[in-house]
Amino acid sequence: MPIWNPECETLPREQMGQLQVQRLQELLPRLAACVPLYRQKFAQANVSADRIKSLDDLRQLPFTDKRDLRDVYPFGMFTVPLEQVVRIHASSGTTGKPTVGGYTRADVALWAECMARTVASAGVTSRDVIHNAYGYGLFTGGLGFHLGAELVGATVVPISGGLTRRQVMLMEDFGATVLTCTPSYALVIGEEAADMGVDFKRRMKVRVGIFGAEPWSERMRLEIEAKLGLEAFDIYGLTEVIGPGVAVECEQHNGMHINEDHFLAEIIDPDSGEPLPAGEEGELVFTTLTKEAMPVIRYRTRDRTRLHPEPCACGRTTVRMDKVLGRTDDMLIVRGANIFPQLIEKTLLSIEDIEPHYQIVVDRAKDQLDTLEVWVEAAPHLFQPIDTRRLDALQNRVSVELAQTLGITASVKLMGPKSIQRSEGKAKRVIDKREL
Ligand code: DLL
Repeated sequence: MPIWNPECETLPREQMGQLQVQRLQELLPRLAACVPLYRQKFAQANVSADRIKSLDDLRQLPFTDKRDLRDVYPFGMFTVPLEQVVRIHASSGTTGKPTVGGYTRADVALWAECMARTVASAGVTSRDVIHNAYGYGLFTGGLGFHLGAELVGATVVPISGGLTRRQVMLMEDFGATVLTCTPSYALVIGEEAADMGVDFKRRMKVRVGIFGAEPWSERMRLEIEAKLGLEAFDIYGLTEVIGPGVAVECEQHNGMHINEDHFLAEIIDPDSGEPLPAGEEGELVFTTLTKEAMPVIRYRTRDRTRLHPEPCACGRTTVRMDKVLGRTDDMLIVRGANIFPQLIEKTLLSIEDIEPHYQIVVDRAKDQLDTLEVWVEAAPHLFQPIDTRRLDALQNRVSVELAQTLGITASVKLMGPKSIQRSEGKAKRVIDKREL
């Protein structure tokens, strides 16, 4: 598969390291001069560009986290006056104010370049028609993909999320060959097509899907590939760094290549903050090396993964990150047990007749122990007509398997088709009703 920017994406690792250090040295004085938050942080940590001589020195630099961004909301992280900012995006947090990203004209060009690399990595060319069902608006997904798709010369259909029936019709009419959306919305599109009597695999030309913006397991990949008849690629990114375009899988599907000449990645121990060696699991941290409007130093993503610098058969030399394994802050503590939502997904989807639609509900009645409920849809054929014997057996099996993996019991509710709410963007899997 052709590489969009071979010069950068196959740079020998030693040279990549040198380039990163050089870019970091250029960035630090600019940040200290333009952003009071960084001026203060650098002074406190007693660091300056001349002390950064190799990547090992990175550890001297202070971290940035979501709290810092909130403290200087909305534009306090910008290095340039607003007249040089041509675009604002934001991601809606679960509470309070959104997280803001700002882009100069050069940043938009950089983003387009990173997104062109991304779609090219999934084999997209000017001959493709991209049905882009990521949300357009403040969310970075829609417009991020739009930039990359146009740069490679593909035909982009800026459909955004929602009105799913219409999406199915237009995918067929316009001959979409690539589908881009969240993995949960991909399933919704497949389901809607089935309801309309459209045989997705036969009638659609879609051969590639680029799915991300939310966690999804390998099992979920298999479900989507089987239902939609396409090759699914995982893509990772976040608003604070640039949006999508930070990392994406290549045809080897053995991790997501990070655009390291622009985004320097580290893994740290989330408790001690100490950097961890390659291959170890921890919190992913990014330093943006070339962004103009809103560079970040050692930004703590809260996403847990591992990094792999070994060469990849695709020819790229850039470091690969594993699928996101979870977030440092999404672990639920239920009756004292640590519960990871993604482990629940993995367990559920390994069971036959369980559909990839689920929700986890945690609650606590006054003075009572926490309750953990897992609501999951069972295969439609078990309801037509209703087969209580098999449903009971299935419920029992799900309960036993969950208890084995989680170490505590969950009360399992098997639901009929379509009873779990569908999402057009990021799915909401966990409902925590406890007042903690
Ligand atoms: O979700 C950017 C994006 C758009 C990525 C389109 C991929 C495709 P935010 O809304 O700021 O940005 O959310 C970022 O979403 O810290 C992760 O927790 C999660 N996330 C993003 N991609 C993945 C992925 C966009 N492939 C947050 N797997 C990140 C798991 C992901 N989690």
